[in-house]
Amino acid sequence: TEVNVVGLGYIGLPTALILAKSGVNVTGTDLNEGLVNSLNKGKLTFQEDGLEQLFQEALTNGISFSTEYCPADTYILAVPTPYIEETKKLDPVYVISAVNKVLDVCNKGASIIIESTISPGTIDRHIRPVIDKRNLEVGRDVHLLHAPERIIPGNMIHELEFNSRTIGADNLEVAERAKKVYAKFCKSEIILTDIRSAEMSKVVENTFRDINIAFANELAKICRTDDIDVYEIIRIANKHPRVNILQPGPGVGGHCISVDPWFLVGDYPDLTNLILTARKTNDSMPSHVLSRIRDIMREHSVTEISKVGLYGLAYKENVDDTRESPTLQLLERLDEHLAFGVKVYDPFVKENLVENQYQDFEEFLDDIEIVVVMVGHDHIKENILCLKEKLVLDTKNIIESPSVYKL
Ligand code: SAJ
Repeated sequence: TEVNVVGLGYIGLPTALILAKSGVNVTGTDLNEGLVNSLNKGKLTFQEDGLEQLFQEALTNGISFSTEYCPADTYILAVPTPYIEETKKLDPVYVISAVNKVLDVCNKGASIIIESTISPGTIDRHIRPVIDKRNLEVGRDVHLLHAPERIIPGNMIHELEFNSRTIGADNLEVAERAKKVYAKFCKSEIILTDIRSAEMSKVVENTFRDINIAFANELAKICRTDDIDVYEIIRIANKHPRVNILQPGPGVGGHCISVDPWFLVGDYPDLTNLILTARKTNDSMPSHVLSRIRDIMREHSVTEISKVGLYGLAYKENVDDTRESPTLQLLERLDEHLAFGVKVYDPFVKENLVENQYQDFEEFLDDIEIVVVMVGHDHIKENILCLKEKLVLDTKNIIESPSVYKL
């Protein structure tokens, strides 16, 4: 094996596949036996545009999947990096255990490239000590690198090829070697830097987006107070050559944008007023949606929450990923204040994750008076006519109609 990709989730799997498609000898490793079995049987475990075709091409080129790590010169680690709710810090436990397992089998001088998002300083604080402890030397026995990914769910395969890429390493020679691997499929600029800068730039990118979404969300709340159309304001303001406001929404979900800013807040508590406020603003949006639902219920004398249906459980359009999704956040808040009963539907989410989740769109619509569009899946855009008898709260501004309620 030339490259052993460790962690076959949303990032690792597409990366392993595209490397294999590009002619690299790849083994994909994951501890989850069910996942590995399924991949070896030619079955994917999540949906993504173009992934199936890429999978077939990678299989043709001989990619293999295993629960074991294998001897290799290059390791790409894309294992989960959860954050600890209470401390807002990253939990490096999976990265540490993956590095340890790599050290058990790797060739001398192998490169261990961490792709998972890590908080700035993680490699110095948590990963170098793992290597020291085994009496190995970074820079001689193994090399450490950080190459954060930036692909966006829904457009991953395209972005794997066409996004620029950052590679952080201790020296240029090591970085150049990794660059050769990424250049097999990445057609865009590959920026070489040091590890700290690679760690920091990734978290900064996602924090930038969080802050800018928070601005749009705050505008939505301001405009609501005086019944001004926030979308009209943003449309006009964005005609200014140097203004580019993002879109308000029911909250910020996903495993990246709603998480990464906390790493900065956790490490620099005295210096992150703006970042913290933005985070809180975005986290307040599910409650804002809830108060909009209450407004509509009051106005139309709807008294039962069971007459309300939430459309969308994913964290954004056309994906099945529900991590930190605004709908889940909203349901948590509902639990506290109201009885159960709100109906939920998402055409992408085949597993029943919450109470009263429906797998059939018609059944979901049956008997409800208010539909809250939480996610702008293409599916709902194509089925807008089904909503014509309902009261609609459109938190994603996908329906143009004066009778539709907005954020
Ligand atoms: N959202 C808004 N308004 C907007 C844009 C997004 O409310 O104008 C919401 C979305 O509905 C969603 C959340 O923000 O709930 C995040 O969605 P997203 O599409 O902005 O981002 P992610 O989390 O899917 O992917 C991000 C990307 N980062 C940036 O755009 C800076 C991606 O490039 C990263 O690779 C990924 O995080 C990651 O893994 O870090």
